[in-house]
Amino acid sequence: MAEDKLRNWIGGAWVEPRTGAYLERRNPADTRELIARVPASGPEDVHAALAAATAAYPAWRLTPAPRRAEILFRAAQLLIERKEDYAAAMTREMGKVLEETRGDVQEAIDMLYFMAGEGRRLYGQTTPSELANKVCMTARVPLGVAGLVTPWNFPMAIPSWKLAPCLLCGNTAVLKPAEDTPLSALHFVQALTDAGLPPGVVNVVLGRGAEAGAALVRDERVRIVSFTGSTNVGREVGQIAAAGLKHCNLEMGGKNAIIVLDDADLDLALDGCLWGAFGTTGQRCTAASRIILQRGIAAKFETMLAERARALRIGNGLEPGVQVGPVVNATQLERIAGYVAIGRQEGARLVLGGERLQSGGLAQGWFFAPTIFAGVTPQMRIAQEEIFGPVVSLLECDGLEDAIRIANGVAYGLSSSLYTAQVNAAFRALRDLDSGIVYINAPTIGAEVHLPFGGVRSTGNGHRESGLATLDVYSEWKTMYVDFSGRLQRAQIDTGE
Ligand code: UN1
Repeated sequence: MAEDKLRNWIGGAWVEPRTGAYLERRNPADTRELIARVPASGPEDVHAALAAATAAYPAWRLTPAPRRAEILFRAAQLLIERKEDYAAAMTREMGKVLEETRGDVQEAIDMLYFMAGEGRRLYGQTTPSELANKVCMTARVPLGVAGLVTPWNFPMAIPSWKLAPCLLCGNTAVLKPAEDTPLSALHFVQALTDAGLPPGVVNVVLGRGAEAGAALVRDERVRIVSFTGSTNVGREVGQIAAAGLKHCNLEMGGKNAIIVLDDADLDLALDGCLWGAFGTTGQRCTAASRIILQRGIAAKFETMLAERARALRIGNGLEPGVQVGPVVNATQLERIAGYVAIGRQEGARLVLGGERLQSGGLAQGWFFAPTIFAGVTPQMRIAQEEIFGPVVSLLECDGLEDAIRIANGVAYGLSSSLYTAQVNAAFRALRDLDSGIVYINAPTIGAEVHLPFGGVRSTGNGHRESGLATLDVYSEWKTMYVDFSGRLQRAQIDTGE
C-alpha cells in the first residue's frame, strides 16, 4: 500500500474505508504534488467508529478527570516536540505559511495545556439547602459520544478546541475533519494516542461532509454535535441535532469589520488591517473583510493599504519570506473570483488585485492576488457575504456611531475591531459592536484559547468554544441532594413557619 494512502482511525486501529473509495488531496501551492489519498468514508465507516466510541465510553467516563487531563498534558508536550514537522505538513496540505501553521499547532498546545489544568478543577457548586441537615451540590458529567466536524482553515487548532474539552469532561468522540486537511487532524490524534489515550476514545473518519459528516451528526448514539463551517451547513446540522435533542455547538461565518477613526494611529491600524485581511489568505472566520474608514483619513488610508498589500510576498508557504500562501482549493478559487466579479458589477472600485496569480512560479498553485475594493457601500453583496479569501472591502463612515451601524448591519457577528486613541469611543464600541469578540487597537483575528470564542446572530447558536464556556457544550450539570436528617423533609413545604 502506498505511503500516502490514509486510513480511518477506529478503535485504536487503522482501518480502510468500507466504501473502498478515496479522494485525492494535492498541495495547493503546487498541485502536481499529491499529498494524500484520503478515504471517502460512508455511513458504514461512521457506524464502526461510533461503535468503538460507544464501547470506550464506560471506562473513560469513570477515569478520574485529573488522569484524563494528564493525557492531554502529555499530548501537549509531544506536540511541542513535533511542532516543526506537523506545521510543515500542514503548510503542504492546506497552504498557509509556516509561521501561521506553527501558530496553529501552538494553539492546539495551548488548548491542551489549558484543559489539562482544568482536570483538577472542573468545578461544580456546593450551596446551602433550605432544609436542615441536607447538602446540595452540582457536578459536570459527560454525555457520551460526541460527533465533531471540523474545517480546513485551522486544521489542528479547531479539532483541539473540540477534542480537549470533550475528552476532559469524559466523553468519547468521532472526529470528521475536512477532507482537505486529513493529515493535521491525524497528527493531533496521533499525539493524543502516543500520550496514552485508550483505544476507541477518539476515532477519526475521513471523508466528505455530505456522506460521512451527515451520517455522524444524524446517528442517535451521538449526544453532542460540534460543527465549525458555513452557516448554510450549520443550520442543517442544527436542525438535525435539535430533532435528536443533542447538545449542539455551531461556529459559522463572519463578515468582520475593522473601524479606523480619524484620530487612530494609522500605522498601527495599517499593520492590523493587513494582517486581519490577508493573514491566512483571508481564510479565517475572524478575517477582516470590511474596513470602515472615517472620511477624514479614508483616501490616505486606502493609498497606504494598497501600497503595503501590493508588496506582500505571495508564494509557497514553506519558502522563507513568503507572507501569503495559496487558497485551499479550486472551488474556493472560483468562489473568490466570483465575488470579485460581483463587486465589479455592483460598482465597487477595484484598487488592487482581483485575479488569479499564475506567473513567477505560481502557475501550478491556487493563488489569488490580495484584493482591495474601495467605494463599497454597506448593502453591496461584497460587504454582506462571507468570501473567505484575500478580498477586503473599504467603506466610509461619518464617525463612530455611523461606523458601528455599518459594522452591525450584516447577518454575522463574530469579531469586530476599532482603532482609536479616544477612551470613550473605545468603551462605546465595546458596548455597542454586536459581535461575540471585540478588539480595540488590534485586528479581528488573534483569539486566545482561555477566553470564549464565538459569535452572535448567524455566526453561532449561543454557545462558545474555548475558555471555560466550552465546558457547557461537553457536559451536563448533575444536581445532587443528600439529606442526612433521617426524616422526610419537604422542600417548599416544611418552611418552619
Ligand atoms: C477561525 O477563524 O476559524 O482568532 C479561527 C483567530 C484564531 C482562530 C481563528 N486564533 O483568528
